[in-house]
Order: sequence, then C-alpha cells, then structure tokens
Amino acid sequence: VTLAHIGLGSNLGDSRRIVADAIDALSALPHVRSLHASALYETPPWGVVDQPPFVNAVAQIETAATARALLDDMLAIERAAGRVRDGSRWGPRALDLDLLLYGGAILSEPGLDVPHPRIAQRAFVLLPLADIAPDIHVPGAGRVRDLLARVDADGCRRLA
Ligand code: A4P
Ligand code: MG
Repeated sequence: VTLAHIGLGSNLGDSRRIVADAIDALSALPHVRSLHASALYETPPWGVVDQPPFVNAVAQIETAATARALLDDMLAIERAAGRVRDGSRWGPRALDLDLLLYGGAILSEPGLDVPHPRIAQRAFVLLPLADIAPDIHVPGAGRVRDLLARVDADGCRRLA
C-alpha cells in the first residue's frame, strides 16, 4: 500500500460540486483504502491568468494500485466529470486531476512524471497539501510547509 497525493482543480461549471464529486469518486476506487481530503480553496488562475478563478483541493489516499493504474483511473474520472452534455456534443473539460506524489517515488516515464512538475511554485497545490501533509517531503524540492512559506498565496481563499 502506498500513500499518494492527488491535486484537484476546476474552473468551469459548478466547480465546488465537481471537485467534491471527484473526491467521492476517488474514495470509491476499489484499490483505495482510505482517503483524507483538504479543504476546498478558491485560487487565482496561475499561468494563463485570463480565466476564471479555480477551486482547488488535495486528496491523500492509501492505494494498492501502481502509479500508472492510479493515473489511468484519475484520467477516467477527469473525462467523466469534465464532459458536460451540450445537445449531442460534449462540452469542455471542467476537472484536472494531478498525481502530485506517489510515496517517495521519482518517476519520469511517457505520460507520467512524479512528483508532478512545478509543485514547489504553486500555492494552489501547496496550500491544500499543507492541510493534510505539512511535513511530507517532496522529492527533490523539500518539505511542504517550507515550500509553502516561499510562495505567494495572496488571493487564495479557504472555502467554508
Ligand atoms: N501527466 C504526466 N504526469 C502526470 C501526473 N503526475 N499527474 C500527463 C497527472 N497527469 C500527468 O494532463 C496532460 C497529461 O499529463 C496527462 O494525460 C498525463 O498523461 P493535463 O492535465 O491535460 O495537462 P494540463 O493540465 O493541460 O497541463 P499541466 O501543465 O499539467 O497543467 P496543470 O499543471 O494541470 O495546470 N491555476 C490555479 N489557481 N489552479 C489550478 O488548478 N491549473 C492549471 C493547469 C493552470 N492554472 C491553475 C490551475
Ligand atoms: Mg494537469
């Protein structure tokens, strides 16, 4: 069994509901033994700033799945949640699931980079991650609470 951390984000549709439902979907996976979720946060868009704010959260799970199998399940949840009925067409994606950490593993494979790149630069990841795992070590980067102290979390707001 491996302790893994998954980042969730949405900025399209009913983002709070979408993120909450995705957390439920993760906990229902047959290989997931336990799940602890952070609070939900509203965060200013990072990278491409000309888009609506995000709702972000992090889920910590104990899983019996390999990183690859877990990622495949995450992508299936993402696809299901991100597809909105629009007549006969499927609308845009509304959910991003990122495999942030998989135990202490460092993986660099086609379509699978762990730890997820750029964790250390992102308040929208570090803030919810620090809710549940402040002392965990991000391989190659440092302890979550120390990384969080170095980023700009202005504009991030914990949702009730
Ligand atoms: N992939 C490789 N490694 C991983 C991993 N560890 N976890 C591959 C998840 N996926 C991984 O994913 C594209 C491919 O990455 C997957 O098929 C998988 O094989 P994607 O989610 O479609 O890629 P993306 O999201 O378009 O690109 P990227 O760079 O991952 O974007 P991010 O990092 O997800 O950023 N601002 C705020 N405030 N909050 C946000 O959540 N999110 C983004 C997107 C930008 N700004 C944001 C937020
Ligand atoms: Mg992504």
